[in-house]
Amino acid sequence: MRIDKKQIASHNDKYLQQHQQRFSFSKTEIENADAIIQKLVEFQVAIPSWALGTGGTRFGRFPGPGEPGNLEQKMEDVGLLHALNRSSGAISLHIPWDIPKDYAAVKKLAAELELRFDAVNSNTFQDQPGQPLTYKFGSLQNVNKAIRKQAIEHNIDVIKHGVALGSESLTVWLADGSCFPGQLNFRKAFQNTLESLQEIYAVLPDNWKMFVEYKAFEPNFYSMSVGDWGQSLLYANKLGPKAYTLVDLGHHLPNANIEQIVSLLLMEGKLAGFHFNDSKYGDDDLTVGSIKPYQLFLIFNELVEGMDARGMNHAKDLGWMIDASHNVKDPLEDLLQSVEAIMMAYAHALLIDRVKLNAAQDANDVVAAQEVLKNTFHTDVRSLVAEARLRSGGAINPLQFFRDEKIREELTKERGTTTIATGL
Ligand code: PSV
Ligand code: MN
Repeated sequence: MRIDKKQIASHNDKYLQQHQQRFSFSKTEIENADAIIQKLVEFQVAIPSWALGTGGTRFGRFPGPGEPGNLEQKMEDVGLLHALNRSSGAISLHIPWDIPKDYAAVKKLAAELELRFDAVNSNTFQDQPGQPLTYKFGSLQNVNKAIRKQAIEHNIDVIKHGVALGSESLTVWLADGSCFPGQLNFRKAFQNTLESLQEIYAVLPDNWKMFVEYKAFEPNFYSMSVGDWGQSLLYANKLGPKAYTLVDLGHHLPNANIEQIVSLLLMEGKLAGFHFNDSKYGDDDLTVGSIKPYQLFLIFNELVEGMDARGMNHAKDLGWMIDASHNVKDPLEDLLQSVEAIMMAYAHALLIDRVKLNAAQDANDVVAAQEVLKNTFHTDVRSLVAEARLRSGGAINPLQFFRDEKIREELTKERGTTTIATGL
């Protein structure tokens, strides 16, 4: 299913006057509104191919109707999101969940939907049917060289798929670790992992990056072989200039100061980018900004400050992606909400009066510094985000469009009620 530009324009007509009123009020408060809008227009957040169907837990899964059943339908779903918000112009594939069968056809479809291929993701956390050796005790870290070899080959294969599609990065997330004290020799597990990553790094094309994603817990509960940003940074530094640390917001221990991690990784030139989500307890994979929107804003504050300090292009120099699961919401509605939350946090960060903030910091004026941040956070930037969408041909109110135009009902007519998307 494709959304017609005219359909968006006529839906926008209903909301235009109200939007214009809100936007003209915002402009009285926000001096550099046009510059911020231009940055918002350029900013794109990739959608993972595994987030378009209903997710689940080990206790169950309750899929909804009209979910995509193959890669092409997942791409069409991302195309729908992008048509509505104009900020979801990229898709990230997980191999082997979404192996393209016909590269030319998949690339043609992507071009029609105005999508590019973001990072490709390897999967050595599950055994696949017919796979000779098991990853039960780890993949790149495994004490068995043949298992390490199998996992290395898989990653090389993923790179080949990515090259064929025009991706330029590989994300490696390892479930490797141990569940019990004594199970692993930490140093040997690190060395094995490093050597395996080095073999993968050796075949990485020149223009590619390798993203090493860390996670503090799950599925291993005593140790994770890439358990935090320190370990990820160790690997990235030892691997070389094409290796970076990837931050997934859900992968920290409670109360971790993620904004500080982001700042220091940026300072070291080793921040790859993000998997956005939100969580109350751990890796709950909830809608971005639904639990801790202020933390998201503080993270974007450090991102903008740190990227500007290094003269980086906000839209292009880091990888931006959502990594969430939707257990009780319509996945497309949830993704629209997540992208909106990211755009708002970014807009807020662009709005910060840096001169005032720096002056407060240099004067140890803690109160003034907090005032700068809080005042910015409480400024309503929703009409700026809507204006950015409008200027790039999207919907003023994507969620309302999705409901008014009965998009899920249309998808259900096309696809039926029982499809289950691949993924976790
Ligand atoms: C692991 O929890 C993770 O965040 C990694 O990015 C995986 O590739 C993804 O989730 C799979 O759902
Ligand atoms: Mn992730």
